[in-house]
This record gives sequence, C-alpha cells and structure tokens, in this order.
Amino acid sequence: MSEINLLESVTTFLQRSHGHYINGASVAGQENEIFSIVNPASGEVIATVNQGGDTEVHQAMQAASAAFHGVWAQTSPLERGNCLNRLADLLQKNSEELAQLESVCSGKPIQLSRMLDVGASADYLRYFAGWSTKITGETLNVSLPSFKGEKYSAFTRREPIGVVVGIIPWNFSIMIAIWKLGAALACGCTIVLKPSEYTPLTMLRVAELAKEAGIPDSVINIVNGSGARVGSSLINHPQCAKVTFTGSVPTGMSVGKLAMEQGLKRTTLELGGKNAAAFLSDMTVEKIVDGILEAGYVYQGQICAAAERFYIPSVHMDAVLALLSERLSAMKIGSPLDESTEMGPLANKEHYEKILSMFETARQEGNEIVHGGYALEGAGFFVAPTVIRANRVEDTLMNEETFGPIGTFLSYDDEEELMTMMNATPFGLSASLWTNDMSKAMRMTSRIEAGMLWINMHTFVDPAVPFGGMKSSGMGREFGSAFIEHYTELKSVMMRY
Ligand code: TXE
Repeated sequence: MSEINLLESVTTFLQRSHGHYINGASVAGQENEIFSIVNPASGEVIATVNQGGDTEVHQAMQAASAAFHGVWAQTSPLERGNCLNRLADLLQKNSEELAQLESVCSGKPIQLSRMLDVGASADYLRYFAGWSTKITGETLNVSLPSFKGEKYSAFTRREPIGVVVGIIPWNFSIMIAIWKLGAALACGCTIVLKPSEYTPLTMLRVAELAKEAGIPDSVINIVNGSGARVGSSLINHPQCAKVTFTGSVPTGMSVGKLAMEQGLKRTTLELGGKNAAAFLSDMTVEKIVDGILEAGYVYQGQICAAAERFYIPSVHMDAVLALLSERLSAMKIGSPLDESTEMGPLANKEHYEKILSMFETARQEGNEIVHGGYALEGAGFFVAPTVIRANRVEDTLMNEETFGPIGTFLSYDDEEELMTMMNATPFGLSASLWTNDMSKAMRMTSRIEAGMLWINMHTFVDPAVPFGGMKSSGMGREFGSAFIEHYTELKSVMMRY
C-alpha cells in the first residue's frame, strides 16, 4: 500500500477549531457541545466541530436575508456569474487540498475526490455561471376584449425566491453543496448550507475560498450540526424561503412536510430509491459485467443514482454472476489515499452497521450470497463488495435501499415481465437499460418510471441534463434549465394603456 502524503495545509486545517461560517467569517458555535469527525478508513477521530444551535441559525439566516435584499440584489447578473467562475478557478487551484480533505472525511478514493468533488464541482459552477445572465421572463399576448379602444400587455419576470436552505448528505460533501449553491447564486438567491454531521469540514474551506473569490460576505453561510436540531431550525426560520435537500427518503419526506407546514416553503427534494439496471439478451456476458460494475460499485455504491437491482436474462445469469465475482475479487480495496485503490471503506460507522444488517437480512430470507457479504478484518469500516441472488421480487434486498456495494440480482425471460418488475417500486430516481437494439430501447424508454434513464451507461450526471426523481424519489429537478423554476418565483405583470 502506498499512500499519498497529506498536504501540510490539510493537517493544519484538521487541527483547527471548527464551527460555522457566517457573514464572511468563522464562528465558534457551542463550544460545550462538540461532535467528532471520524476517518472511516481508520476509525480514528481526526477533527472536532462545535455544534450549532438557534443562535447560529438565527445569525446565519439574518445575514443571508440582509445580503439577499442588499449586496446580492445590487450585484449584476454578469457579476454573479463572474463570482461563480472565480470560485471555480479557486476550487481548481486548491484542488488537491480539497480532494484530500474529502477523502479523509468520507473514505472516497482520492482519484474520485479529485475528479468529482473538485473537478466536476468547478464544471458545475461554470455551468451555473453561464445561466446567471440568461434568466428571463416572457412577453405575453393578453386575451381580454377591448371595449373602449384600450389595449393590454403582459409580461412575466423570474424573481429570486429569497434565502435558500441547502441540506447536504455525506456522500458528496462538496459537489452536492455546489449544486445547491451554484443554482441559488445564479438566480440571485443567497444560501445557508447545513452539511452532514459526518462531513462538515470541506464546505467550511470552500466558504473561505468563496470570500477569496470576491463573493460578498453573507451570500454563503454554513451552520453545522445535527439534522433534527440545526436542519429543522433552519427550515422553521421565518427568513427561509426555500429548502433544497438531498438525502434519504424518510428524512426527505419529513423535511418536505415541515417545509409545507411552515408556510408552503418551496422545496426541492432529491432522494434515494432502489434504482434498476436491466440488460437485454443481445448483450454479451463481458459487456453486462462491465455495465454492472459501472452502475453499482463506484464509490462503494454510495451514490444516490447507483443501481441496486439488476435484471439479467436467465440464459446469461450464471455466467454473469461468475465473471462478476471474479472481477470483484480482483478489485483493489484499501486506503482512500492510495491512488490505485478502487474501493474504500463505507463512509461512517452507522452506515457500516446498516450494511452488515442488510447482509443478515439477505441470509435470513434465504438469498444466495454469491460473493462478499461480510466485513473485512482490520480497522475502519470496510466490507467486501457483495453480489446477492434474490429469489423473489418481494425480497427485502430487491426493495430497500442499501446505499452500499451490494448488487441484488434477479433473472427474467420475458421483456414484458421485465418492464413490470422494473416499475414495481415506490421509487423512481434513475434506471438504465443496456442493449444494442435502439429500436427496442426507444420503445421501452417511455415505459420506465424514472426521472433519469440511461441507455448503455449509468450514474453519469451532467450539468446540462435535468436530474431528479419520479414517485417517492423526489420533487423538482436540478441542472439543465429546469433548476431555474425552483429557485425563482414567477411574477406576472399586466398593463392597460
Ligand atoms: O441521511 P439523512 P443519513 C441514505 C443511506 C444512509 C441513510 C442515512 O441509505 O444509510 O440515508 O444517512 C439532515 N431535518 N442516504 O442519516 O438522514 C442530515 O443532518 C432537517 C442516501 O446521513 O437523509 C444530513 O445533513 N435535516 C442519500 C441530511 O439531512 C435533517 C445520501 C441527510 O441526512 C433531518 C445520504 C431533519 N429532521 C444518505 N434529519 C442519497 N440518496 O443521496 C437529518 N437531516
């Protein structure tokens, strides 16, 4: 094992006393209530963070509201875009430091942290920067009759919604926060972010870079703490106009409910699910296995869009499971700081325990564990990548999100039956269909209930392509031009002349 050396800036940053970031400065928070940040590769505490409370929530919301009505409202759309571009430059300039911080806090292999949490985040910022000058309304024809020769005209305006509260999960602590921040700032909103209590550090560093990029103080604020306490308190705050949340389905539902109860606050919910990947019989066994590895096992399966249910033609099933097991056995599992690592630990202890209990459930229900299904020895929260052959559509592992490196497999013979099985879930975030028969793929496209459908690919999201879930997997869409309607209010203006 050869680990990269941590930069001095990373070790110094970890040793600092951490709290929150409000009005362009670090704020200590409740020093008597501290939570620990654990490196999931070693199980060791690497930093501590002071819990936030009502005081920090109120300070951050007041600051964001003042900036929304003041400095940010007076900033031209062009300059808003320039701010986002300058932040993108600084993410790239400090790329290694941010990637290392992300990897030690989340267990993400360093190459992925570099590529996604930093590289892709800069790309997303530049995409949103381009939109800042292109958010417009329409001129409309009025249909009223004219009695005395009077005329009418009407137009619409897209107005920023106000202070946005962004609640962020632990799997992409920078990239998902940047999705919310870029969208909000491009539309003229200001934001208060609450990172996950497992990964609260990276955005504190990004907030410092935002100041260096010339983004005015208070446009971006960060309050750290638990979801139940800080998350709810932010949503309850009178200055909160909108909540944008990424995370689990049950938490998303309670966040949405609270936002509705608190005066119909606007919400975007990007939740999990139980995404399906279906391979048609024209695919070779090798291509199927390549597809499964791409769809289900990147970053230990801890990606909301990753596939967890795999449907394989019966004729290929045994060969696919055998080759997949062989490929997973050869996968390099180890330190996230080793550049050749393909799979690191699970991101935190609670999640690790949940995955171990999922293995147990599969055994109790009589599923065949074809590969893996156990914790790896040694320190840290490592498990073996796992392949499970289910018996029935109703099996728990075919229905409940594991969010781990577990693929559960069912065979099929009939493509009509396949469509029914793919849609037999309350969720609908993503799905993929793998075939060389494009005519068949196009016919199946309209029948698959998922907000994001990939053909011959899986898990790639792109700033230009709207992303979000159908059914219980969410509300609203991020990216493309679709995000604009979720961060602005539509105002109609009618005139008589
Ligand atoms: O997620 P939560 P957790 C899944 C994954 C994981 C499980 C639990 O299966 O094992 O969820 O992880 C904040 N009001 N996903 O507990 O609860 C919380 O502090 C306001 C899937 O980390 O969804 C964090 O910032 N906020 C997922 C954020 O919500 C609340 C990614 C997400 O937490 C809150 C991560 C409340 N009452 C985990 N309770 C995906 N699909 O992307 C919690 N939070």
